[in-house]
Amino acid sequence: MDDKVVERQKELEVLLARCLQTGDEEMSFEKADELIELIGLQRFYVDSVTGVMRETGKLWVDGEIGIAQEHMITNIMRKIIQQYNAKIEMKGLVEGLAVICNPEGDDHSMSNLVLEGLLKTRKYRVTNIGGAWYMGDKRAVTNKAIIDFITHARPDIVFISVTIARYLFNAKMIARELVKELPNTKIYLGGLGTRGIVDGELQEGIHLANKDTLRTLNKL
Ligand code: B12
Repeated sequence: MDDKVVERQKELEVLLARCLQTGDEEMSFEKADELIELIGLQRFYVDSVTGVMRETGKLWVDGEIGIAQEHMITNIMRKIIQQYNAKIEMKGLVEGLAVICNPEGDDHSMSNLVLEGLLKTRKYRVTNIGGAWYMGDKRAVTNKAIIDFITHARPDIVFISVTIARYLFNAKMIARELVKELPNTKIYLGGLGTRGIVDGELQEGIHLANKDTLRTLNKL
């Protein structure tokens, strides 16, 4: 990418972050539109959304913003992604079915929305069952519900997104069961919670997503 584009991208990302921090939804949408026009939807998802949210996380850890403000930012960003995902047209033949999920316990679901859009642009029909799964007394029941749902759906691809490393064991358990039940399905494990995993550590049949998300998506 040309230096001027990179410079403008950085400027717009700073402006988008400011609009989000002040809760200005209209301006946030406007800055997102400008960024997408400049770098395209995919780069906006993997660079801008991820980068702005990483900065948001840092501000929260440093005590510069509170949890309510962090929620406000997250909610506006989710709206932006959902609005763009709804506009992705799926004309012609579909490539297959993809299911996206989080393991029990993990409430981070913005990555699912981003992945949903990236898969839709590649003509996959997507079922997103990610979100905050119940973690009360019925521990492990939700993992079973996820496994049962996916087994019945018989998708071509499964994306398991894990952000908090302590829920990695749930993610691995889901993947392990799915490998047994669905030998022809490609199963991927990815997200911030997988950063400590090294190639070859996962059981055969379970793919570790590349740190560069588009690399994984382009090789499906
Ligand atoms: C928003 C947010 C929340 C929200 C989530 C709301 C929601 N509905 O999603 C709330 C407030 C609920 C939350 C809660 C917590 N959070 Co939080 N959160 C974040 C924040 C700010 C943004 C995450 C995000 O949406 N990023 C945007 C997405 C698009 O980026 P991404 O997840 O990296 O996904 C990209 C890739 O990883 C990839 N990808 C992801 N999954 C997969 C899967 C596959 C198969 C593939 C191919 C690719 C892929 O695709 C994306 C595009 O490239 C991050 C900061 C950060 N660094 O990201 C902290 C962060 C993740 N949270 C953190 C923590 C500690 C927590 C809490 C434990 C805090 C607490 N004490 O309660 C809780 C845990 C709750 C739980 N049980 O899950 C830490 C995690 C640290 C760690 N290493 O474990 C972070 C990093 C903040 C920090 N700096 O400390 N959080």
